[in-house]
Amino acid sequence: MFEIRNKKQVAIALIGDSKVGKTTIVKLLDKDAKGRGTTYQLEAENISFTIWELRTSSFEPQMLGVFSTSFLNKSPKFNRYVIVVSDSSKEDVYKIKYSVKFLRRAFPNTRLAIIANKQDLEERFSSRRVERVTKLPTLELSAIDQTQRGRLLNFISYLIESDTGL
Ligand SMILES: Nc1nc2c(ncn2[C@@H]2O[C@H](COP(=O)(O)OP(=O)(O)OP(=O)(O)O)[C@@H](O)[C@H]2O)c(=O)[nH]1
Ligand SMILES: [Mg+2]
Repeated sequence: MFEIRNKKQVAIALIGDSKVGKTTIVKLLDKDAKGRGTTYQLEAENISFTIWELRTSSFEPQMLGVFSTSFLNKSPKFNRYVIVVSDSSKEDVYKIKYSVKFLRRAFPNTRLAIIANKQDLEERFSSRRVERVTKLPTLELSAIDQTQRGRLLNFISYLIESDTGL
């Protein structure tokens, strides 16, 4: 009982264009994760996750605003993260680069990171390239590959444990 009540609660918003792999990432964490609308509740590594999925093709501030108000109200202040999911194509990575300022405005005091997904496909930007372009911590991933679950969890742990002074 005691342990359950003290379980770490983490909220993650997965934001990205259609079909970049947001749902696949949730399923990589927990293949049985059941969604309620576009939020998922799951347990992994003794952490209780609420994961929100937001599809946006242009990161338009108006749409981000509606979503972020809800996300910021319903997530624990010091344990929330916005992870932008990319298909790691040049077009998508540059679109994200130009959206970072809107994301920062819509999600004040929230840590931002990127998952550079679909690394198994041709001509994908590596995490180093994505980091150089966006200046955000980036994980290279192929979310359809079940063996990469540990890498995903390590990245999330790294985000949780790195103190950014926010
Ligand atoms: N090759 C490859 N395909 C992937 C990868 N991740 C996801 N996919 C595929 O991409 C397609 C879209 O994945 P979803 O997880 O549904 O993408 P989504 O971002 O949730 O899409 P929407 O909810 O429609 O916005 C599916 O066919 C996945 O199997 C990956 O790393 N590599
Ligand atoms: Mg989806």
